[in-house]
Amino acid sequence: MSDFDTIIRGGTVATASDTFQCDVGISGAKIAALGSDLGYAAEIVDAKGKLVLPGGIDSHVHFSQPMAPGIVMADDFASGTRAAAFGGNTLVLPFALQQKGESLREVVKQYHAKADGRCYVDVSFHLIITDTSERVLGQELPALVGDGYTSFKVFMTYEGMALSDLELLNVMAVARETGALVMVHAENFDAIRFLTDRLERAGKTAPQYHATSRPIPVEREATHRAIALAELVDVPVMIVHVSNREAMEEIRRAQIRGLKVYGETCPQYLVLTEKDMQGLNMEGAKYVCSPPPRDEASQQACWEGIQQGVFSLFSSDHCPFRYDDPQGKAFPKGRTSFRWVPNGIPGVDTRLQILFSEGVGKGRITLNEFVAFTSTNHAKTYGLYPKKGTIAVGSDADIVIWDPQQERTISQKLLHGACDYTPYEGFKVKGWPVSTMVRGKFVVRDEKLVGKPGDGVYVSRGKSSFAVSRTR
Ligand code: DUC
Ligand code: ZN
Ligand code: ZN
Repeated sequence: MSDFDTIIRGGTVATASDTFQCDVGISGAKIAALGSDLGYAAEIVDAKGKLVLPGGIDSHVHFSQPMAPGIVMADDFASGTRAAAFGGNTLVLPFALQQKGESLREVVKQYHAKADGRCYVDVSFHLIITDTSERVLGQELPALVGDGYTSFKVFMTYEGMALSDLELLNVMAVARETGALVMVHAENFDAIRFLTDRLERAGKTAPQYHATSRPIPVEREATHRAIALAELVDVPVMIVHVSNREAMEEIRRAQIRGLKVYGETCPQYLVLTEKDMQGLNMEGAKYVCSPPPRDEASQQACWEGIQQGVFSLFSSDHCPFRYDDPQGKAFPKGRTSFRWVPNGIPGVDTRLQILFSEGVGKGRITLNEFVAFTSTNHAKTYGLYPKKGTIAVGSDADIVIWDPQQERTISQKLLHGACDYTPYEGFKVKGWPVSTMVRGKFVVRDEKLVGKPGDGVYVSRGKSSFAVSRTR
């Protein structure tokens, strides 16, 4: 008779706070014991020389989101969560996007239908609020927060999505009443429109001008305004995908003043720059995302944001569009400007490797900080902790076995999503996920897919615990 279903033996376990040699006993979906000499198990997994880490939680991904006519997001829930699993993730948080006039409850149902039975890793949804009518803010949204959809994103830019300051305040007021967390895309819509028109009139229409159309002040101003509005309402906010020093410092100043303002940054702001788009003509579209990657000084600032705990989350903002595809990054027929290139790049399958290699490998952060930024803080921020995001008795057995010595050159050939390129092609990393276990069952084992669609399920969430520890 076995004591456990599985024992992961001989590895080095790391959590957000500790690193220790220890075996992990798993019974059913849960971690049942930590220690040595745990006894018998139906299966013993040898993890000698490997790290045993809480599975990555990527709290910012986009799958199967409807786009402008003629444009299709590359990943659906099957391919996106498969890519996530190969990248060492055990849970992702995509967005359920409401279009103006749509019932939020209906939108949530549609996203469940897209995800149910198709996922390889667990999922939970943030909402995107574009319609601030009384029915949505007065009835649907509070009810959905009560049902476990405890975070929502608002946009300060994009046609059909940008909210006015009054609308932002009204959404924030619902978050305050319900205890939900507001995520803000902070870019000034009017400034982007103004600059885009001028660039087009000057004939500067190649994809690289996307970056010129939304420079740092566009993001800094909106970040400042979002923080001021949140202060007025007295509600916590998460400023997502922060790309540069000026926006980071707006957040830091707010934190020093005691405001509950949190920040997220992403791989593209640590290892890509605007220069990656230059001179490429249409291939520059492979790097079109918003906010755009900036320069080396901005990369340095984002590292500082991580090291000083201004940022608590490191997410991919995986938002994939195929390059060699008329439904992807190409200009649509008759349209010849960066304005029409869909904003977003893939990255759910390379996030952990980039932060491990550039962060832990280069001495910028500790292994425990790596775990915090890629897993534990996401669970705490979005109401999943301690069920998710740690290795502890009673937590879900969501685990990645990680080879810290494995050296790879990132290449599309190594990846498993439905996109046809990676913006990180040729980037060298040391450290790679070997096996990914979701609630006690391997989905990826020794870099081979052993799971099936439906192994990942929807997870309802509680309120943010906001116990996100400053890591320094
Ligand atoms: N914002 C995101 O969060 N993802 C992709 C595009 C965007 O503008
Ligand atoms: Zn955004
Ligand atoms: Zn995003």
